[in-house]
Amino acid sequence: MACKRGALIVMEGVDKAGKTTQCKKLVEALQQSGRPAEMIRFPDRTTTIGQLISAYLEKKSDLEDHTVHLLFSANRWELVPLMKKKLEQGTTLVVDRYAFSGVAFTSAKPGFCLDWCMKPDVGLPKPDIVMFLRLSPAEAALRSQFGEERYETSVFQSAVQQNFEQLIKDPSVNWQAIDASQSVEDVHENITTHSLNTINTSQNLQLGELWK
Ligand code: FDM
Repeated sequence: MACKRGALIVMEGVDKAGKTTQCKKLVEALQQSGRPAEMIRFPDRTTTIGQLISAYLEKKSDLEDHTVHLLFSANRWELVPLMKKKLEQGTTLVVDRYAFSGVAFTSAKPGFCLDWCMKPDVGLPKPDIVMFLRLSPAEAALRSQFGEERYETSVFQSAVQQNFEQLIKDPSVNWQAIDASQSVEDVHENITTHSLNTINTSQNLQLGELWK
């Protein structure tokens, strides 16, 4: 019998919502329960394209807005063969940001609409679930200061939040909103429950194509 595929689990949300902490905790919990799991994060700053993106985010370079949007997308596409291979081998992938961050962040810039921003990511492996860690901009601001990178301002993050709220209305994607204002442990429990259900239901289903 062919090996059951792993699930593609994506974590999204504004800065300070706790995505990275929760991704790490989820991978640990899955591994401890004997389920193969790995974490991926986007942007993947280790590739050649990722280094261009990283320099841009650190404000060491400037890039034209459409160009950087396409680079973020290319940075996902370049990982697709590896992602598919891992999923086929039965490894669940826990992904810290995906195409939804791509759309929510770029479309917070003047002159961009959701529709244009979605186009380059059409056909990417479709997540079996996208957990949206919901945190109001006011709560996010209480958690700690924003850092020095590009986009780390409360005005920009509010615009990003509004774009996420639009994206969540798309019924073609399996969105699950999670209240990220709860304790780290409560959020983790919530996420683990959804993830285990998703791993069980998706293992016999074919991997889908995003926004197609
Ligand atoms: N970001 C991330 C984008 O603008 N587009 C994308 O496609 C992705 C994946 O890059 F400000 C933004 C979101 C965030 C920054 O920060 C990456 P982290 O701290 O490495 O997640």
